[in-house]
Amino acid sequence: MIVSVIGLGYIGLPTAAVLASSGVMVIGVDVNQNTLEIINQGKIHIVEPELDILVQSAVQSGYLKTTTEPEKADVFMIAVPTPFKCDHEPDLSYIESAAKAIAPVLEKGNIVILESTSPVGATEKMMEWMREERPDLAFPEFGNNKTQYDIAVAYCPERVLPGHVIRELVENDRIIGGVTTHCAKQARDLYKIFVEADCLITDCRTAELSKLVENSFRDVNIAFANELSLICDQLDINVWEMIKLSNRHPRVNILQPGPGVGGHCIAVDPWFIVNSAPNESKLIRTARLINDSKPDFILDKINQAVKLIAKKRSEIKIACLGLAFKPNIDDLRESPALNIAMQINLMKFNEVLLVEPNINQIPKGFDTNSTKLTSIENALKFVDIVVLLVDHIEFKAIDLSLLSGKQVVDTRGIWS
Ligand code: SAJ
Repeated sequence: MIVSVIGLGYIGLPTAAVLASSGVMVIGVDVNQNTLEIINQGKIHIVEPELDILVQSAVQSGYLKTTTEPEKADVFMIAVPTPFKCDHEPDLSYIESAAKAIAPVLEKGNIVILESTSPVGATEKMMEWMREERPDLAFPEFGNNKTQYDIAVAYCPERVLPGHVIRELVENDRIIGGVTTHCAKQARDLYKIFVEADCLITDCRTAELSKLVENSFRDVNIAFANELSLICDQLDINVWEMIKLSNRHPRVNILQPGPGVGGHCIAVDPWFIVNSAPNESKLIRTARLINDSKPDFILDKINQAVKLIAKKRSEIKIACLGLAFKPNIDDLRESPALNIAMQINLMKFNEVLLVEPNINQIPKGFDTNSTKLTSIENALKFVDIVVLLVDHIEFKAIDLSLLSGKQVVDTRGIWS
C-alpha cells in the first residue's frame, strides 16, 4: 500500500513518519521545495521531540519519499492549513488546492482522507472539488449508504498536543467520519495500522464538529479561568491560590489563567463554530472575546507598574520572559506573549529585554535599537520591570531574590 500525505507540516510530517515507521510506503507532498530538501536530508523543519529520529530512519530506509506534485497512491491524507479570513470566515483555499492537485492522479479504489481542522461541510466540499475535476469517477453521497463508488472519502481530525505528537498519534483515540459508513470503515483500516487506541466511526459532519468542539471546550474553560483572574484582581484576591483551593472539590477542575490563548488551534477553531451558527454560539463567542482581551489587561498592569517607579518611562528598562504560545516549545504562532512583547516594544521604554530560551534569533517586527534577545541572567540584572509571559521550566527555577526591588507582572502565577 502507498499512502500519500499532502502537506508536511506540524501534523502531516509526523503522520507520514509514523506511517513509514509502521512499514507503509509514504509519498509526502508539499509545495515548499525548501521543506522537502530538509526532509530529504533526514532532517525536520519544525521542533517536535522524537520526530527527527523517525524522519531520519524513514528517509534512510526509503519508506518516506517526497515530491511537490502528487503521484498515484492508494490513500491520500490531506493535512494542510485551514486559517480564517479577517471576518473569521474559514479559508478553505488550501484544501481546494490540495483536492484539485490530487484529482488528476486519482484511481478507482482510492481513499481520500481530510485531516485538517475544518468547518462542518468541508469534507463534502472537498469531494465536490474532486468530482468537478474527475466526472469520470463515482463519489459517495452523504446519507446514502450504497457501497458502489470509486473513491472513498472520510474526515479524520488530528487531536495531538504539540510537544507530545508522536506518542499521541499512536495512543489517542481517533474519530473517523465517513461520507458513508463504508467509507469510514475503509479509512479505519488505515488508522488501525498505527493507532493503538480506539478508532471510532461516525459520519463526516459529526467528526468535523467534534474536532471543533474539543478545542472550543478548552477555550471556554480557559476563558472561565481568565475571567476569574479579572474578578480576583478587582477583589484583590490571589487567583492561583483561589483556583487551587476550589480544585480540591472532587468535581471541580478549573484551568489556569494566563496572558491569553495562543497557538494555531484553540484561538482559531471556535470561530468556525461561531461562523456556522452565529446566533446559537453565544458562550463560545464570549469565551473567544474574553481570551482575546487578556493581553490588554496585562498591558494595563504594566502601565500601573510604570507609575510605581520613580523614573521617566524613557529611563525604564523592562524584561519580557517568554514569547512562545505555551511552555517549553519554540512555537510563536498566535502567541499572546509575543503580541504583548510587541506592544511593549512600542511603549517607548529605555530598553526592552526579551528572554525566550527556545529560540536564538529575535523575531521579526521588533525595533532592534531598543529591544534585545538575551539570557535570563542578563535581563534580570538591569531591569526595573519583569513581565513573566510564559511558564517555561527555566523561569520556574529563577532565584526569587533576583526579583527583589523590581516591579513584577506575573501573568502565569509561577512566582506568586
Ligand atoms: N492555556 C491557558 N491555560 C490553561 C491551558 C492552556 O492559558 O490552563 C493556553 C496555553 O498557554 C496556550 C493555549 O491555551 O496559549 C493553547 O494551549 P493548549 O496546550 O491548551 O493546546 P494546543 O493549542 O497546544 O493544542 C490543542 C489541543 N486540544 C485540546 O487539548 C482540546 C490538542 O489536543 C489539539 O490537537 C490541538 O489543539 C489542535 O491541533 O487542534
